[in-house]
Amino acid sequence: MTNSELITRIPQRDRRAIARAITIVENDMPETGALLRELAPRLGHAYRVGITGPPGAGKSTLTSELTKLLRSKGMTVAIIAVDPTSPFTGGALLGDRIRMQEISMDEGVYVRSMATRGSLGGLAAKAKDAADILDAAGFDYVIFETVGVGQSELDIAKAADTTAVVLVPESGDAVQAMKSGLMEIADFFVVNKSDREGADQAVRALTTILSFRITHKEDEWIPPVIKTTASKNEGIEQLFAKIEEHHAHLTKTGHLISRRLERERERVHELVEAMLRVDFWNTRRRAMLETELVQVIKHEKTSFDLARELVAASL
Ligand SMILES: Nc1nc2c(ncn2[C@@H]2O[C@H](COP(=O)(O)OP(=O)(O)O)[C@@H](O)[C@H]2O)c(=O)[nH]1
Ligand SMILES: [Mg+2]
Repeated sequence: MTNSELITRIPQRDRRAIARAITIVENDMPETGALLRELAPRLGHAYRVGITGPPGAGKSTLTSELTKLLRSKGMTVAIIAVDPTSPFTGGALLGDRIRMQEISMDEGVYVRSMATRGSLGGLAAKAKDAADILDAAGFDYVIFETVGVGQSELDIAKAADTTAVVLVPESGDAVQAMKSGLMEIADFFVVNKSDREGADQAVRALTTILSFRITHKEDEWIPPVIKTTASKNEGIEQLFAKIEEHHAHLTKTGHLISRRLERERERVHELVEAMLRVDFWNTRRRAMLETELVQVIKHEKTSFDLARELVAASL
């Protein structure tokens, strides 16, 4: 498919075109820049939601139940799964796979997993670009399912407008969330598996921890804590209600724009760094480095000064 075919077909929600376009951005293929440029005028419709939390918390179950709810309200949904343990990417129980197949048969649902390919560098950025493609395709919601374990996974939260952190009742999860940085990225918390013991205690623990963080700034959003039992489809309406409340809050306060500005600011920074890195180490600079290194070894020049010279050199 040529770029112009892609650009015609993506807004028609052509699955093959969408899949191809995401592969292009995922692999940094040369068409990426032109593709995103052509799609840019179509962006801005989709609301982007992050569902993150430890493995096994019920993120995939929640995501598929939320998707069904959104579909019942007539909305279209795209899911990007960045999760090595996800049903979307395999390694799941049979029941989960059947459930996902069920929703992905639906014309109004698109499911895509993104590989971590060993290094996670740039994955957050790529997830954002993939979401842009799905936004251009006209989906009402783009949901990112990510395992919140490392910094790079946490970064993916920045690609979302609203991030829900999913935990389970077992004691210690709240403390774990605090340690792992999940607390900072949560717009609200979901205590899933609340059919198990300790759900109310977990809600109280989280609420207490959160109360210490309140700064009483004007327009402050205090992350709510809700309970769900995804496997029994309980609490999903409330999950959707919280997404909508947070969306309304962001819109009212202007924070939606500042969040999106921040997202693009980071993306531009990242791209500039990548471009500089590629352009900087040309043959002549590499040669200059090799020549001058001898002086560094002889202590006639510091590596600091050599770096400065390389940057200053117009090669
Ligand atoms: N008891 C109970 N089990 C659940 C609930 N939600 C999900 N599960 C189960 O927990 C397991 C992990 O769920 P999954 O959605 O794959 O978790 P993920 O790794 O966070 O995506 C699956 O066997 C689910 O069926 C729940 O609310 N209660
Ligand atoms: Mg999962």
